[in-house]
Amino acid sequence: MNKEQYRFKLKEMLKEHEEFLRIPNEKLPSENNIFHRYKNPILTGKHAPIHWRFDLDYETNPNLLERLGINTAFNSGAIELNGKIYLAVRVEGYDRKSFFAIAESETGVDNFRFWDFPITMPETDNPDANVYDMRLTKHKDGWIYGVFCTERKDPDAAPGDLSSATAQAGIARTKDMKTWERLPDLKSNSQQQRNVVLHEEFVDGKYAFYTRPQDGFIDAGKGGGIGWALCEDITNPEIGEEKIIDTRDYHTIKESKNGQGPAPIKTDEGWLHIAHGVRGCAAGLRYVIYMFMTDKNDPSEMIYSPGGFFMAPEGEERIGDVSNVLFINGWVKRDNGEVLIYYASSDTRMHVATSTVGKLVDYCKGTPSDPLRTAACVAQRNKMIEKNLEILKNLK
Ligand code: M1P
Repeated sequence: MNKEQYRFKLKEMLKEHEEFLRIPNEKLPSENNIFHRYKNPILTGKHAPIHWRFDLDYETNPNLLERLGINTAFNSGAIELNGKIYLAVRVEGYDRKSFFAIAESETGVDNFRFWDFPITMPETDNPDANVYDMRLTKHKDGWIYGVFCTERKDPDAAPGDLSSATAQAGIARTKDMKTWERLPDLKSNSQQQRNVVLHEEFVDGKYAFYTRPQDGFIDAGKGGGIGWALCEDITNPEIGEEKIIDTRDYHTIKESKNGQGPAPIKTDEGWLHIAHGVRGCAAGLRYVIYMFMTDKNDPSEMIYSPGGFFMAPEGEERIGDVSNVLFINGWVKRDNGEVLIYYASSDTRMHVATSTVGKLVDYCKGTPSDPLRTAACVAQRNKMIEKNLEILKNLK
């Protein structure tokens, strides 16, 4: 390529990318009257700016080759600021490392654009090997917190074991989403922590965390469940005993493990939670999204626990780098009661679904909990069928 051809090619690539970013999304009809899915993923690796991937200097890259590829864009924290939606996206390069980058959108359902630079996340004295799955919390103390997983090689791994890792909760805070102050990692009694989330309000004058105590990096072991613990000082974050709010249970969608999604939404009837549940099957682990509600005055007290999943992978959502996974760490409640549910599929791409606080509360209150036995499940369904058949008779 000569310089002229190079400039032409680059302009063409930028134009094509711009056209791709402008594709409008389409709300799909709801199949359950609870939420609407959207036709297109809202973010993928393809949404990454051209200037993140290619060296655009003719002198150093005369063939305009991709130098630093972007693999995926998934598991994103979410926040609304001045009417715009900002996602703190888990972006993964071809080198398997994740990093955080902000993507913003006016509509919240399409035209998401990454900012020019990814987030420069300061490290602690113990550098992170990998960081991911940030939950954003607009806390009553005035800061926006990002709590995320920091992963490091297990210092006790046997020689030759290059897979054992430790996961802990990294904490950073910001006022503008651009400059981040890194705080020390959360200290807890658990060997591993992932899916840690900061509650937005003080409880008894303290910070409150949702946790996921776990024995191993992958396996919950004797641990697991969504935990809850208070913390005196966020600049020296330490928690004691973790109360388990939501257990993992035999033969449920959260048999292997579960984890809090984003911080819960406050409603008149209690705190609305969304989470992921994991079970094993012949194909490996299956990740689905479920919901529950806790008491308005005590966010650690379960009040409604609808049985089964709220969302499970469908269609192309089923396939990706880690297939059969839906994961959530971001949602936004708008002033008009609309809820934008930001979920990721198969560790590959981001999607949005929309609902309302009213419908989600109704879903939690009205959906019966899992009775844990086939006979009891059939009895539960038969009760509804019996009533429905009477109603249907009168409809004729
Ligand atoms: O690969 C599926 C998910 O696995 C982990 O979730 P959990 O901690 O519940 O096992 C996380 O690494 C998450 O990022 C990933 O999507």
